[in-house]
Amino acid sequence: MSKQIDYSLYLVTGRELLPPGKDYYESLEESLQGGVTIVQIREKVTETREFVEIAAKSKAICDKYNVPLIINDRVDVALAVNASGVHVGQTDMPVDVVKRLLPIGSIVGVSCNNLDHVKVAVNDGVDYIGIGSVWSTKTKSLTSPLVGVRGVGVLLDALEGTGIKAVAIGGIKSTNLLRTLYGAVSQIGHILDGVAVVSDIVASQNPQNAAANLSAIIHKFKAQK
Ligand code: TZP
Ligand code: MG
Repeated sequence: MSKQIDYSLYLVTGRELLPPGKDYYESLEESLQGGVTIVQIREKVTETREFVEIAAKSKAICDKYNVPLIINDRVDVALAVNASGVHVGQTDMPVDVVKRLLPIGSIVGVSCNNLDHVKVAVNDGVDYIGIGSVWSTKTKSLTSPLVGVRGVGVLLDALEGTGIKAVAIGGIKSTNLLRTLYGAVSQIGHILDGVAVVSDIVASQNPQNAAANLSAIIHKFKAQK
């Protein structure tokens, strides 16, 4: 049975981007109140013990809102906190190994920025792909060219008939979201299942409003499609 996950507004955390004085857990909870539908904990330099603690506390908050929690890169951390799944990049643990280690029914997502990545992801039977970076971003130093909205549409074509979901990531803000969604439509009319956002939510003084703005745009778009 396929997992019923709402990818509409996918928050990827970035504690280093919080406004001065803003508490991470408070920000997370506010963003959930604003309509975030799935959360990924992304910690690049945090020691394992602290990572587990952050993931466990974040899981408890996400559970209150019935929102799945995904862990970036770290299968061990996901297992430790009973997370819903893991997101890996192209140089992280291979998807088949991730799947073997996680409980049956876990969500596995992979980052893709070209057609070859998507073909492998399809073959690996991932649950979703993250396509990006769509726009330029200061949140991550990019190692591959921008995909652009039309590029996203091309990659969506390759998912046709697979049931694999797709979110776009990178530089997505309320100001370019509608352009992103309308631009990223495949030739055969496949649309994004959602968008993944870091700074437009996390760096906001009011993450609830930021998430609600994004959420309203996504739902309006989906309702028209
Ligand atoms: N992967 C591709 S771009 C990116 C990640 C994790 C960062 C996106 O951050 P922002 O702040 O939403 O541009
Ligand atoms: Mg990674």
